[in-house]
Order: sequence, then structure tokens, then C-alpha cells
Amino acid sequence: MPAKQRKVALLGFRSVGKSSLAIQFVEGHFVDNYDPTIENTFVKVFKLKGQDYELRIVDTAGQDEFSLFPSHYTMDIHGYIFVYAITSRSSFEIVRTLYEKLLDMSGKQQVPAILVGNKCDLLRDRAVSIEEGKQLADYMHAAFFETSARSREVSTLKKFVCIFCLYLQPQFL
Ligand SMILES: Nc1nc2c(ncn2[C@@H]2O[C@H](COP(=O)(O)OP(=O)(O)OP(=O)(O)O)[C@@H](O)[C@H]2O)c(=O)[nH]1
Ligand SMILES: [Mg+2]
Repeated sequence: MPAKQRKVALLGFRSVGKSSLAIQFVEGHFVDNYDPTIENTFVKVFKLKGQDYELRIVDTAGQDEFSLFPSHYTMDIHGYIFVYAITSRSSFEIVRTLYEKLLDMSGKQQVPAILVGNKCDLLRDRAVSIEEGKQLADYMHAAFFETSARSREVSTLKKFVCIFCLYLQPQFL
């Protein structure tokens, strides 16, 4: 059976750890230095319930409320992973704006989404509570979890990417 193609996009404010999550997920290591992304695609091939998948993760440049939302992110994407850092209030607040921009651009009322609060290893610098994360995720009809690209807690991320792969069929988008 040929591999099924799936594509997800990582969206969020700059420096929240989008690339770090992708690198941890695909390559299994953490990069300490900060290298701002322009745009990058990671590919991971894996088997799930006897089916091969080729998952493309589009790692985008950090966005803020003034960024123009690139129109190609509204096409050909099976699901979106919105990332903020639990240590940055502004990165959290921007998610809602980005989400609404995405709905506007795509003309949809809902998109398949996951909300991720990254950097949860930096608990002492927490600026966003878990409850606030959950509330935003409810508003977005998204799954939610906190994680840390640094401490390799990407297993939850793996789980949700698997959900995207198994259940999101292009005809539903
Ligand atoms: N402590 C901690 N640092 C992290 C974590 N994830 C990323 N970082 C650090 O945060 C900085 C930014 O990480 P990136 O992954 O480059 O962030 P990004 O969202 O891809 O940034 P842009 O490409 O500019 O949008 C880097 O110095 C990372 O090492 C994490 O979970 N915990
Ligand atoms: Mg990046």
C-alpha cells in the first residue's frame, strides 16, 4: 500500500519553540541556540496500524498580529499546531489572533487544530496558566497540552500527530 501523505503546519509567535518541537519530534534532539526560521519542511515517515504515512511538518516563520497570513497556509494542510510559550503572555495572546486570521483567510468556521503550550520545563517563569490554555483551546475547538521540546516530552505531540494522520482525510477539509 502506498504511503498516505499528511501535512501539518506549526504556527505561533517567534521563539516559542516551533522548530525545536519539530526537530525533537523528527530527529530526537534539542537545539539550544536560536535560529529564526524563514520556512522549513520536515518529513517523517512512519507506520501506524499497518499503514505507512509520510508526514510533512511545515515549520513557519514566527508571526505576530501584524504579519500577513501567508495564503498558502490555508491550502493543502490537514491540521494546524498552534504553539505558544507558557513563559510568554504575548505569545499566548497572539494565538487567538492567528487562529481568527486563519479562519478568515480560509473561509471556514473551524479548522482541525492542536494548541500546544511549550517550554513547560520553565515552570518558575510561567506566565500563562493551564486553565487559560484549556479555555483558549475550547474556543478553538482544539486539543490542548503543555509540553517541553527541551525535556523531550514530545510523546503527547506524537499522539496528536497520529490523530491527524489517522482521522483527517482530505475530503473533510
Ligand atoms: N527551556 C526551553 N527552551 C526552549 C524550548 N523550546 C525551545 N526553546 C528555546 O527557545 C528558543 C527558540 O526556539 P525555536 O524553536 O527556534 O523557536 P521558533 O518558534 O521556531 O522561532 P521562530 O522560528 O523565530 O518563529 C531557542 O533558544 C530554543 O532552544 C523548551 O521547551 N524549553
Ligand atoms: Mg523556527
